Amino acid sequence: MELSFRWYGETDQITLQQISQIPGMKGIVTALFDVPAGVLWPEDRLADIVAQIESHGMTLNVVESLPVHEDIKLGRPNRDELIDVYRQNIGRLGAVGVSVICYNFMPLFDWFRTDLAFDLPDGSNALLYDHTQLDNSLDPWEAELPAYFPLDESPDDLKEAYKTTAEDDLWNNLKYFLDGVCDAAQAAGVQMALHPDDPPWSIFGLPRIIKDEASLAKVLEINTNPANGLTFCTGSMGANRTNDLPKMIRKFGDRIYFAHCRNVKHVGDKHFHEVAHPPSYGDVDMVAVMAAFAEIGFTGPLRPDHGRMIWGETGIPGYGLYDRAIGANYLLGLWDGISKK
Ligand code: DNO
Repeated sequence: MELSFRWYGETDQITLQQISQIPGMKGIVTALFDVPAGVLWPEDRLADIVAQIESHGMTLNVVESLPVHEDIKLGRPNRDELIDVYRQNIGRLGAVGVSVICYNFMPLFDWFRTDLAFDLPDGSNALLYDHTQLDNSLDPWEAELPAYFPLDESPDDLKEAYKTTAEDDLWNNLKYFLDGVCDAAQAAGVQMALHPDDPPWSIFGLPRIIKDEASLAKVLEINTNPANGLTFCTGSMGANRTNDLPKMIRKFGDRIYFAHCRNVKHVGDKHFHEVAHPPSYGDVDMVAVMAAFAEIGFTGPLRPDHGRMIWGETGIPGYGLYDRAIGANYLLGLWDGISKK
């Protein structure tokens, strides 16, 4: 595996130099977060980011995300033009050496939590989701949650538009998108890695389809191009207690192109919070997860995900430096221990 770390670009308070000091760190995962979906990514900005990352001895191995425009998810008539822009962006990313594009197909929202700083007993805080609090919770567009790209239509209008989009429609629109982009990805030497829905169930009445083993299998069935693959996120999949993570990793094996490793602790039904990476803190058996990745001979990028805020750190929710750095080295330690056996 290629140990990697998410960086929010030049506006991130965490620097490339700090990331490069984490032992074993090889890859940077980033995006042009200010460019809305459906717009071409400037080649000079990409070249500049690559040069910055390489000057710190790492590589830009993953773009997360290249966002999919809502009109593609909704199957609106202008989707072909937007798919064409997406294809061109894939080509541009392949040309600067990006090997994996992580994207999602969640209507309107990306990952969502009802509390961004839930206090844990040891004085740290973490992200929490409680389905019963959904209606009282923050507006992710106002809160400017990380991973959210600017929209070119109001969230309310989009919510309205999704009212007539059933899960089956979303599946058809995902297939249309994959059929439209996978040959471009194959030609560019880029792997498409679909991120599961987080949390893996419907929120605010919007359809969500990428939630379990059956849906991951279906993603691979609806388009058989080898460029069509998965991001395996232990936290998103682990939020659904019925998902058997090591089994899924073995099943999807060489179609997993990117791994997100984080731990969640279940508090109740559709109610969980995030915790430190080792299994004793939550419900994801990270030892079994890493053993499964070693068993499938995983060579792709793998990153820690959503850290707690510890030692008084403040910053982008889920994306501080300290706890993710600790998580990265816990994962590397497991990997070295398991793969050397
Ligand atoms: C959460 C992330 C997601 C992911 C996108 C991929 O922390 O894993 O926001 O970046 O869903 O498109």
